[in-house]
Amino acid sequence: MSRTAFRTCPLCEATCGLELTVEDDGAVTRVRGDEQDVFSHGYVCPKALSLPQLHDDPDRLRTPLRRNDAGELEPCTWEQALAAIDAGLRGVQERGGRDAVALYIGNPSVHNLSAPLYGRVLAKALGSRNVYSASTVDQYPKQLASALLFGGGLTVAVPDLDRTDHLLLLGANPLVSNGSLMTAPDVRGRLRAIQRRGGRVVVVDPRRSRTAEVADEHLPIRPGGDALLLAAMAATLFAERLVRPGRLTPHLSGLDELRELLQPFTPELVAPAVGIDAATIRRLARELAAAERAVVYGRMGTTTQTFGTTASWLIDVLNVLTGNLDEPGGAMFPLPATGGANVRGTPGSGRGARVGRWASRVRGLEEVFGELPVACLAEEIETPGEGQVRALITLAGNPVVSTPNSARLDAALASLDFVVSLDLYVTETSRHADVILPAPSPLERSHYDIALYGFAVRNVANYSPPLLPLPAGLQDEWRTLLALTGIVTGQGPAIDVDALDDFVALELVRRDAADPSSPVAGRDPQQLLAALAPRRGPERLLDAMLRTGPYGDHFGAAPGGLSLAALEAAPHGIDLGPLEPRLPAALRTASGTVELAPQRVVADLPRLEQALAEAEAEAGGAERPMVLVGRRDLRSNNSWMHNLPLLAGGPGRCTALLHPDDAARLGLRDGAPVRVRSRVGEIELPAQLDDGIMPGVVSIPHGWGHGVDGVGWRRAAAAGGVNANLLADELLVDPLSGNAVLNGIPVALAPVAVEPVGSAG
Ligand SMILES: Nc1nc2c(c(=O)[nH]1)N[C@H]1C(S)=C(S)[C@@H](COP(=O)(O)OP(=O)(O)OC[C@H]3O[C@@H](n4cnc5c(=O)[nH]c(N)nc54)[C@H](O)[C@@H]3O)O[C@H]1N2
Ligand SMILES: Nc1nc2c(c(=O)[nH]1)N[C@H]1C(S)=C(S)[C@@H](COP(=O)(O)OP(=O)(O)OC[C@H]3O[C@@H](n4cnc5c(=O)[nH]c(N)nc54)[C@H](O)[C@@H]3O)O[C@H]1N2
Ligand code: SF4
Ligand SMILES: [Mo]
Repeated sequence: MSRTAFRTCPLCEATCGLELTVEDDGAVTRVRGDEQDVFSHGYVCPKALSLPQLHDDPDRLRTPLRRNDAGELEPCTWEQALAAIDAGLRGVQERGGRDAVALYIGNPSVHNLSAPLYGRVLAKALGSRNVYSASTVDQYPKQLASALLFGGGLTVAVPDLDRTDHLLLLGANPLVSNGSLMTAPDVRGRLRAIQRRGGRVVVVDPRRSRTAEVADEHLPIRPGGDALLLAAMAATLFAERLVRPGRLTPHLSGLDELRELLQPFTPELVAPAVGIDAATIRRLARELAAAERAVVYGRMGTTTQTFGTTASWLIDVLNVLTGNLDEPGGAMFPLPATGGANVRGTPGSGRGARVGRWASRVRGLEEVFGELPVACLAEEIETPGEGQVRALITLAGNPVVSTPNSARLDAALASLDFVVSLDLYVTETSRHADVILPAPSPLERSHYDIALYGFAVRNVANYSPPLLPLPAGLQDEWRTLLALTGIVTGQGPAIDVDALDDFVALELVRRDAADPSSPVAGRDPQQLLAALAPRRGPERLLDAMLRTGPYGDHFGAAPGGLSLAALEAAPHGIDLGPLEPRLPAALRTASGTVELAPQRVVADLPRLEQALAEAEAEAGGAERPMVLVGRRDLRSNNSWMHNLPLLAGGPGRCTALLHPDDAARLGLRDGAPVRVRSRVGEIELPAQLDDGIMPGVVSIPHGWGHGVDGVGWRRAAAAGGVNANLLADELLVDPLSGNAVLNGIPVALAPVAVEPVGSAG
């Protein structure tokens, strides 16, 4: 007999519903899209189909590993593993203080219920300034810009895809990535629908991506040119009296200052730097203003560049100026079922952005939202002195492949006194660990997208119980995170995890009860806790968040409202409706307005003018270096799914895409090896000629190059490819957010001399 089960795919931000067929012996024999899913309606991509292979992967860890006296990783019991961690971390804390232990949190922790809830508990307990994450090689500039404009780093406006008539998309390829900071299953279908209702999709990207191919217009841009393009578009709106913020007008500040600040950025002046002519820039601005419902959206290409925060800020500035912020069909703020910081507190104002409370020890990069930029992790490990990092905990991350100047970080990790990794595999990163703690497979854990529903293009909620029981040897990741919490707070390796969990849950409801803006304000925390019984772990916390959230049953005070039980009874999810306007109530700026001219960004505008001057000088003759950008492909997931036959196979995808004119100039041939060199490193890989990429630009995907000593993913190691982050320069960051520059890295290309046949001596 077989059974059918439904669950949300945890592999990317799209949150698709899956229908799985499970045999009596636990084998998952079929995966397909859940036609009845309230959000994805049956859509899936090839990654979801690989879930059974991920589950069955013989290389996936099923017991803890610890390093033995011979220096090899060997299986051990949880007791042994935790005892080794206790000894290792405590030693480092005693010698070097709290900051000596660093934490790196990777991307899959966002696609997980335990990690965000209990990772936060661990981070807080650790009490270290050295907290890092994949967010600073990703979306931090967008979050910072959002915090400066609206007062909260999670108050991110997302494109209302299903109602817009005009989508201007910069530096994103959602047909392949399936969307980011825009949770929307089946982006292709949603873009087609825009076109079917007579709307337009315009893509700005140095490369003719899959998304650019289906768009109505593709405009190649010089990497890093987005802030200048957007500034000139905004300046055009002012110059042509097209600024119409509409309903938001009384809630804006800094509009006049903005007009002054943007004046220097005329379309004529920015055109050479941007690579788009002045007439087109004006047209883009006019089209945006003319469309009934329009939205500007930017992703990786706009955030992981030197003007990441400025470009992200200008995207929402354009949405405001054209009257499209917080309006249907424009850029809107989701209202997730678990609530969030912009739901609680005084509606309409708050503390504003929290940044710069401390700085990194070596380079002085500022803290943003409690984290330091991962681009400075290696130097914090290498540089002696007070506060030097001597131990590292990695949670669902592979920074050795995913962050800039990989070779330097790789060497730095090897020099640490102690490393603990929570991971599914022995990776390029976890191979440095003294202890690796395994996590359950995605089919062995429950799931709810706490983070991603905050970026969804519709308000939805969907909970998935575990599909398969935990096998002996594995434990839930929240238990592991609480055990580590006990260790880093000096309570030893044998802490009572359930007691600590009771404490965490009580703290949550206590805070709720003490919060005047909470629907359970003033109620008895013990009673609230009792009402959550017998749930524990992430289910208990999730239930509390749902019940006190904007759609919640308020612990009985709002009968019929949402709770975890309601979600359990709805395996295809619950649709909570289209996005609704949320301003000014969702604002948490100190002024209680949308702060259009935030000081942090304004103070950096001279740097943008400087870039203009440099581009002018270059146009005057100096030869421009080639610049490196990244790309993703459908059958990949950052660095970690190349061990699965369904995703690893096929022709080599790790190639250097470049324009035939550049190839001719540089003496490079299609398929022949090319050497790519940056300030920090050098790699060799096959060239792939493509007239869809802008001359002067070379595109290389990240996440490859697993063939290094000691990794446990054998198929990945044999899959070929090279690590693009051997080229990414850790000194190149967006200075406002500290986020790494992964798009727009100066490189030099040369053919690899092939030894003539017979010349070998
Ligand atoms: N050059 C370049 N570099 C980039 C990018 C780029 O575009 N170009 N993109 C950047 C972006 S956007 C991101 S998000 C980062 C990603 O950076 P990271 O998050 O550091 O790297 P991942 O490749 O996602 O590795 C995730 C790790 O988590 C493990 N894992 C998976 N699921 C679980 C789980 O449930 N529990 C635990 N404990 N572990 C799990 C996997 O085995 C893997 O080792 O890479 C960044 N790096
Ligand atoms: N299949 C697959 N899906 C994924 C992932 C994956 O690895 N594989 N990773 C997931 C993660 S962690 C994330 S964060 C998202 C990212 O999602 P996206 O941002 O949609 O994906 P990217 O492919 O990085 O798209 C960036 C685009 O920016 C372009 N670009 C480069 N430089 C510039 C520039 O200066 N200006 C402009 N305008 N464009 C530029 C690139 O050519 C590329 O097409 O994808 C997620 N989904
Ligand atoms: S698009 Fe993302 S969420 Fe949907 S099936 Fe593919 S990997 Fe899973
Ligand atoms: Mo990402």
